[in-house]
Amino acid sequence: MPSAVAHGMLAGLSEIADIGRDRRAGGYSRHLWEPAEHELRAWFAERAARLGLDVEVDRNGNTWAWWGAPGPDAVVIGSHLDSVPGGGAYDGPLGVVSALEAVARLQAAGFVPGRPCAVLVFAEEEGSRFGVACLGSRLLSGAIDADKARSLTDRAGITFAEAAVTAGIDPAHLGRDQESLDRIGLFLELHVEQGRGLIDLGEPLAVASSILAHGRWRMSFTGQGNHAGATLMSDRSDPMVAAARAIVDVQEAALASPGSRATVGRIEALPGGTNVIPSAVHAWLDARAETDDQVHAVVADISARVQNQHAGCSATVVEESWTSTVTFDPDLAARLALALGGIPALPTGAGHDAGVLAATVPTAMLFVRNPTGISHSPEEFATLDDCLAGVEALDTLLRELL
Ligand code: HGY
Ligand code: MN
Ligand code: MN
Repeated sequence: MPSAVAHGMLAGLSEIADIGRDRRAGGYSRHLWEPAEHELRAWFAERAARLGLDVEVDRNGNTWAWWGAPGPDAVVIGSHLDSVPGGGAYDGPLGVVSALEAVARLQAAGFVPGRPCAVLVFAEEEGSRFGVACLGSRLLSGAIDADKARSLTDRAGITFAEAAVTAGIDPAHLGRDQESLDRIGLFLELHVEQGRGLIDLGEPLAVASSILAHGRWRMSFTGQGNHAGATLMSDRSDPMVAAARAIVDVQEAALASPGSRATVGRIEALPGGTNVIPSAVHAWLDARAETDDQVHAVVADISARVQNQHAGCSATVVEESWTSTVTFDPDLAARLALALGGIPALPTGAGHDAGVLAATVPTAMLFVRNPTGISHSPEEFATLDDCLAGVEALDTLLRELL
């Protein structure tokens, strides 16, 4: 079962296969405006230029490559190039590479679009550097307040506004970009599937029907920083113990609400020394469920459970980002599914820029089977045949839409 990365038929995936490898975590760590991500942007610009596309970066850091004159009523296809820490090769890049490949095929066949077309690469889809997922599409569509975005910080305390300057983006101009939005007639994102839906159906492709409601919260536990050797067990106010109990509560709250998912994937102890009882511990909660109300009920349950976890410690739970349940336009999804021979429709538990844009412009998604069913991990996978089926599907849809 050759992968598209190893095979090189989808040449783009093999060209970027060495960019941003994470030797410690495994997989890839490609974070916004860090060297690997800059390298990926340069690769994209060079690739797009080779196809004769005009590349421009919008005022929120998203990169557009135009085939012909920019909008209005353009068909825009794309995804993202950034990754989670230690992520796989396909989440994001598959959609970008497939979009470029579909344009290249249409050009080679002498196809002349009757409508503007662009390949779009969104910035900071994973929120791995500044904490809020889909930041580029949220800014573009006005789904996040520009002041809130400007003040987000990375792990080193650098603000999004400061980092934007280093990337040549003027932070004063961040925010809803009506001119760019007006150019989009339809946005289509191809993405590797991140669960087992297509494995279970025995199908290579699906259209997306919906995305779970989801959000991120920071749970902070404070206690008394102190000496690991000189402090008796009975004298401690150790926030690490409070955090550990809270993490078990997170699991129990989600199990008590069938269908919901809650995860603590990141913790930080301050100051973080082996021989130091921490003064504070932050633990980030990701919670998801079918409805907004269900997520909020799970988080309310967690918030109640984590209070008074450990003597002398206090806890707070603060929302950092929120995305309501997304239902993709069913008529558009049905039309695309029919054009592709009646492929199935699937819901997903993963967030996407397409989900953010769906509130503003006609939007659809295509999923490509992932035979491991694993994602946000180096084990994420797609076979060469399924990737090629995805490119052919884009080719078919672009011929119909353009
Ligand atoms: O976190 C997510 O669901 C996505 O992959 N950004
Ligand atoms: Mn992802
Ligand atoms: Mn993704």
